[in-house]
Amino acid sequence: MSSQTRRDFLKHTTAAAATLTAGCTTLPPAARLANRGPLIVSTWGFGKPANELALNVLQGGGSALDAVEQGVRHVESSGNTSVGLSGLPNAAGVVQLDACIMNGPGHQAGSVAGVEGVLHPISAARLVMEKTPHVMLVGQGAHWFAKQNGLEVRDGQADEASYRAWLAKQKKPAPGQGDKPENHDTIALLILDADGNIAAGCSTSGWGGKVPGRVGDSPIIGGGVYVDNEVGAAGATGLGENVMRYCASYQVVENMRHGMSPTEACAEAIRRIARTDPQGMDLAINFIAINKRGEFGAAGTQANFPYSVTTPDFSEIRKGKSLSEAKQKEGGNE
Ligand code: SD4
Repeated sequence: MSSQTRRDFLKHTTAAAATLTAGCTTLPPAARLANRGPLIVSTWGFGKPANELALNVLQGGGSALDAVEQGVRHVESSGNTSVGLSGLPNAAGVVQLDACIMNGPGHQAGSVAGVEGVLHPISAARLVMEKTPHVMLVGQGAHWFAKQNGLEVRDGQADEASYRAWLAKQKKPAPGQGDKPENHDTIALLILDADGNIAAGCSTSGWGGKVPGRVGDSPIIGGGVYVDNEVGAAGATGLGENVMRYCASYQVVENMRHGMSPTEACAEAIRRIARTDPQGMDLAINFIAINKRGEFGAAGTQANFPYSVTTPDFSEIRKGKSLSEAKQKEGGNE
């Protein structure tokens, strides 16, 4: 933990301790959180500006869901090479996007998968959640639905030339043959608001060069993201096939329910998968997590997995606990 990190942590814990010693030991978690402000945690360094935008949304009176949507939208339209329409094409040269959103209160969820031409799949996912009796829409239906609901869409995304250009830069091109992704990232963003409610979302273009129609973990509730408003939330990034086979974000939240810290909950989910999986630790998966008490953490099979943490007091990029050979020190707050 860096000295900056320790200072921030101490600031938080000192404020919390002051509240407790002021005779408020029976305050419920939500009231304690209100004194500390919201907590926003997301995957990768590119999550930091998304977190900061989400914090602005919250401070401007927006809901946690608004903040998740706006934060993720920021990445979707930032020219990111693995999120949004600027992301990685599939083996047919088409960008097919996955996204989901969850709201703690009411345990609501919405998702879109394999959708083409939609600028903001996270908004489409939210619309699925709020305007339909369904949870998930895929492909053409998801595109049609987004268009019907006024979202910005582009038709005719097939772009063989840009895919060939991307492919030429890869070390081991084997489109659609089960190759490991050379480049794939996802924005997963988790929010605990000042009232103690939790919301989360994620968005990705998935595995570059994937077989057309392939859907990853990101739009799968319990895979790419999971929220339990009584416990916390988790999000995943990495090789979706190694997440979705294990409902891994759900596992992380269940680990926290059974008393683990967010960092340990992420690490234990990875260890559990590695114990079962023929690939062992060669899984290329990373998780972030927050709990209801405002604690956060991350772990990954990748050394130095970067994740972003933002509160009203600080905003910074930290390193998740590494479960790979090269051990690194974790950067959670528990
Ligand atoms: C997927 N999990 O589609 C996503 C991609 C990702 O870091 O997160 N890569 O498999």
